[in-house]
Amino acid sequence: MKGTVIYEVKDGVALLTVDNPPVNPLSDGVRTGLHDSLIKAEEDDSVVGVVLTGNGRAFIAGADISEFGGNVEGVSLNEVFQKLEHCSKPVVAAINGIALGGGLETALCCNYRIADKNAFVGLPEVNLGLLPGGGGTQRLPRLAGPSEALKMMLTGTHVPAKKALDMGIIDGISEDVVAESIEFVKEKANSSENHPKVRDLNSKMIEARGDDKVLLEAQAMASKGRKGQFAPGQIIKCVEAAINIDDFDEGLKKEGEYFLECLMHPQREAMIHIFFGERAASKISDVPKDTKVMDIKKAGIIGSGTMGGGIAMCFANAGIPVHIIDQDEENLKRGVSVIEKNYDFMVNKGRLSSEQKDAVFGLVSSSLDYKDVADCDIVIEAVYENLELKHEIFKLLDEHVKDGAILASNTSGLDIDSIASVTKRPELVVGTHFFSPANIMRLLEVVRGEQTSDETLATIMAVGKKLKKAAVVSLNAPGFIGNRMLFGYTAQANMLLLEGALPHQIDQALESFGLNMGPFRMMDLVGLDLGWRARKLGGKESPLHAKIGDELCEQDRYGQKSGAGYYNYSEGSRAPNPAPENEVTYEKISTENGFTRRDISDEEIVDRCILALINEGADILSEGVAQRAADIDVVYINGYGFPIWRGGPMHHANAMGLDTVIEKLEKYREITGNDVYKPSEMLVKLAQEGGRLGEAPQKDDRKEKLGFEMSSVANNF
Ligand code: 3H9
Repeated sequence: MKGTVIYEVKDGVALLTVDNPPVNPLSDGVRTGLHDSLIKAEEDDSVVGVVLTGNGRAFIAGADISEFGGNVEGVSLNEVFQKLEHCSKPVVAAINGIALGGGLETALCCNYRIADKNAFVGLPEVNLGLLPGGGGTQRLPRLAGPSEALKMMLTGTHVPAKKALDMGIIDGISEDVVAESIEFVKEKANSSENHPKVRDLNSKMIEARGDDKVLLEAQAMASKGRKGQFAPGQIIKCVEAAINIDDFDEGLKKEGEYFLECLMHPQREAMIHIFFGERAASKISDVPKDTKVMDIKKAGIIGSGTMGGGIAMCFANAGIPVHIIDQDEENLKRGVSVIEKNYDFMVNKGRLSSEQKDAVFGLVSSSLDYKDVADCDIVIEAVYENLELKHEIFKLLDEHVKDGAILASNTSGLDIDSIASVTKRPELVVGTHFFSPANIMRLLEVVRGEQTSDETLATIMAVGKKLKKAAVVSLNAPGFIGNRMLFGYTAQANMLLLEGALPHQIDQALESFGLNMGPFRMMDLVGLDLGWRARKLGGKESPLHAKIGDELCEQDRYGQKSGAGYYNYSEGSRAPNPAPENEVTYEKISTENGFTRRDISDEEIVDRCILALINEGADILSEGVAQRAADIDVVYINGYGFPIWRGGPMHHANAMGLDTVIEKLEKYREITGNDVYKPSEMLVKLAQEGGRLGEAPQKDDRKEKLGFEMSSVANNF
């Protein structure tokens, strides 16, 4: 059994300490331990009350997520909660650290709750495609009121102790939570016969009855922030039951039914796959766990543009002083003022106090002189994509920055080995590809060069965690993981346009599938002119898939920046309006290239774009560019707007069944004659073996990795 509960009697009080490192989830050993300890405490006449706490940094991080979808052994959570709520002696939850999901639900079954001043509470089950199924949907609204409880459950926010006290979720805050809880329960045991139970508090439920406003607001919140997700609607139904059903146990029964529906829903498996996927991504299979991690006390950034500024904010937000260098005083001033404006915006929105802004913005310094980053432990170059320029910068950095410091490049596609080759410290050179806006987007692609040392990699992964990023390692190969897949996907979207579909139809079909933004809206946002200019400069002919986009550029339609691209944009607005005037161009280019435009179904649009992603992803995996399929999913969800509830493109392929994936690939290969749909060898092999996309093959079994020189992908970035 996993985990245990330590039972001690202190001063006539039974102290139950949950011990299941590192964050004390309610695994089978913990549930059994709690159940048996409560019986022991009840049977011991010398015990007057019970204090329940957690060992280490957490109180209880919730149910054991790894148990969902499998056979659960031992005492059930609901049996534990019954025992706790009906204990014959008063019980205090001494919330020593984070109390999430089933952890907070445990505390809500206790008579009293006292928290350490640094503790947090929350019901984040929605992030796993679940609802709080241990009574949380029935008890939290009784304490915090249905509106606040719904906000907490639909966002999954972690609420700090002070706010939890104001909301009525806890009864007190303490600096020495276990000792004070022991004193408190002794006093309560002596002074009162009746100890409060959350289940009996009905006033806030009765107050909310007959008024739909709270539920309607919750529905609006869910459809805005959790589009396509199943669990939010279930949570709302549970709270509706809490409000309208007098009998608490009937409400609990309803919660149980709705929980089961979530548990059986494919979104639950997909979202839990991502929970564990994000944690697995930080582990690098051939880098030993105990590899030394360097202490990063100060960071430097080269370039004060959008990316440089965003990356600087990430460090400042994590409390790490950061110095920005630019070669141009005007640019630097503008860049730093953009950072300040971003912080001011947060102050205006109430997300930051003025004091917090001063403290965090105070960590940002800037100058024009490379000497000022000499003492940094890491310097990240974030200038535009030009290999010669990056060579120059890395030579300068190597010369100025102290020995032993990491030199990183924010390149989205250039060869890290080539960049490292101009320095005397290639083992300390690494790619850190942030996504725009860097202070908001969670993805960090860490590009491992041929000579990047284990220590450098381990340090970057630790920095990623500190900056609250989802960090994923990629080998140094064209487009790394994300942009290489994106290329195949947008190329297919463009081919669909050439064959007869229209941008808004393609966007709508993919947005209905769950993507945040369709490919044509995205291309308009990024700018159609980037590839076009690069091709013009290199004297290259437009590839078939880029012919329409390049023709639009010839008409000065560059996307949002020029007010027109695939769509039209009104002054100052980012909302896309259809552009019927483009249809002549589509018709002309299609005909010139031998296509007779045809009606294309939404199903074909989604299939072809998503299959292109899956097939490229399988190649990326078979080359070992990504360590595991889940890494690719983490990249696509956190950097490219793939819906988390589908678990990422690789999980989606596994869920479809690899046989079906291959069948569809063959079908579209035949329809289009396009080799993009030639099934990846890895998919074929796995389908034959009845396997799933999982780990990358061992080094010797890998398909040869794409080289920067020969790659068609590289030419298109
Ligand atoms: C629930 O409670 C349902 C109930 O309502 C109803 C049931 C009927 N289980 O994130 P970290 C592991 S649903 C199992 O790196 P941090 C994690 O995988 C649950 N394992 O640390 C990792 O393992 P490894 C609701 C868990 O300090 C290690 O612990 N609760 C669980 O950055 C360290 O994790 C949640 O959704 C778990 N519940 O963050 C909370 N939690 O080292 C989920 C963690 O092998 N957890 N692990 O990779 C979290 O949000 C964060 O882990 C936490 C700590 C904030 C607690």
